[in-house]
Amino acid sequence: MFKKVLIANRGEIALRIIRACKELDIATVAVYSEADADSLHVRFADEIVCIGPGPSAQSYLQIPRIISAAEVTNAEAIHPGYGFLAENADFAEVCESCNIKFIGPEPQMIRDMGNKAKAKETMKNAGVPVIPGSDGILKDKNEAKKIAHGIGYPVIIKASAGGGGRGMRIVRDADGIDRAFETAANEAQTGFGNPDLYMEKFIEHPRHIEIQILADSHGNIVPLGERECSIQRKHQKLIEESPSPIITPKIRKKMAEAAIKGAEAVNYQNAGTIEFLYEDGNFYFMEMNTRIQVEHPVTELVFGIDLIRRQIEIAAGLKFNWNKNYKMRGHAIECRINAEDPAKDFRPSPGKITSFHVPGGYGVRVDTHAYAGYVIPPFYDSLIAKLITHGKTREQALTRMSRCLEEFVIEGIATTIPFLEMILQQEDFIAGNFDTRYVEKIQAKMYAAAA
Ligand code: MV4
Repeated sequence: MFKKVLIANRGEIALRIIRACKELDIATVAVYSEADADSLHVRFADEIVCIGPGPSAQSYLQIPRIISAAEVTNAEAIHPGYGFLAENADFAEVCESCNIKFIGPEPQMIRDMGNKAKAKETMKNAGVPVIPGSDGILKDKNEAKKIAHGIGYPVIIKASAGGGGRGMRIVRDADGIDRAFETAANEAQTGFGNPDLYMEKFIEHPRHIEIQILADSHGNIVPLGERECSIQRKHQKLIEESPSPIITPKIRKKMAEAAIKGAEAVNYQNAGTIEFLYEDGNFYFMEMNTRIQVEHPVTELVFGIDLIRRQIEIAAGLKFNWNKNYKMRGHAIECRINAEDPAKDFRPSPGKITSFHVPGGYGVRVDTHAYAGYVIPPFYDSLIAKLITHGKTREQALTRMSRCLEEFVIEGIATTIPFLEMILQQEDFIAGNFDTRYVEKIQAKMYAAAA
């Protein structure tokens, strides 16, 4: 096992990783920006290295500074968390060439899954269901029109180097192709340095459901059920749960089998997530995330597995000696509490938290780096806490969540708590009746009521 690990991240996930390291008796190195000097990950780590000013381009995204920090502190491995450099294949490669273990999959895996058209092709060849569309990259507008004519409108044009909702254009008729193709290619070139596009049939009301997997370096892969992530706004998830209220044991088994087939085909290692679009009992591969995800705690609570600990053990070369048929126990739900004002179209609300009281009790977990007196810097994402509840049933987990949202006190800044409370009260949400367009519907309803 590693003796020392550097955490190339900040916020709640940096704390979460430090905690896992402590339980494994691993010393920790935190890197931090000048804006994060008072952050808890800095206080809880054994060693700290300042890597630059607040803006992430000058700190948490500075590969040479992070590598230097690992070298001067003799860290043997780096955990990238999520965001920042977590899916940067160049970073993983530099770690490797400096003899520092990157806690995640191989650089080439990150690169291959980052190329969305290639990832889709790979999954299709492995027998994973995919959405009908182009075979790989679109050559030009004419080819785009031909393919769209073949599969039928509406279609969606996606940037191959995009992902997570960036660089997409919905096209509803043949007249729309030229413009969509041009703007999408330009945006992809500017945003990702790669103009490649691919096309799919557009699914109007999909649910976002993803399968968590763990794969060790000895060929063992375990599926850890699904997470329902359809409650999102502008591609930012607000609420996630496991299991999904609409996934039957039969579909769960099929999805898990598809995820395993895909992971096996690429010889995947470490924690990974296969994202699917789901509609009317059918599911289709969308993207694979080669990192630990924000919403990993719902899987941890339902399966009783410490995913961060497993990531570290896998990177250290440990072999799974566990039962491959992990059983799910109960239901878990996560609410993301962001420093954003839901009454002002979720505008960021950085600043000083004047009072902070976290809920507690049976079946409650709060992952946060915030405290009373903490000043939220304006440079990073607005996640300040993840509130996760577990119950025997979905109903119990939801009741517990509502109780906890009421109990949570955060003063000095605006948060998403009131919006989350409102969603938890919606009949359709309670019934499990929602898709990826649900939040825009609720937000419109909220504004109409306020007007
Ligand atoms: C789609 C789609 C409908 N049809 N692809 C958004 C994130 C990126 N990973 C892919 N996304 C979508 N791809 C086809 N063929 C709808 C979305 C989509 C979406 C997907 C999951 C969760 C929320 C979403 C919100 C808007 C659009």
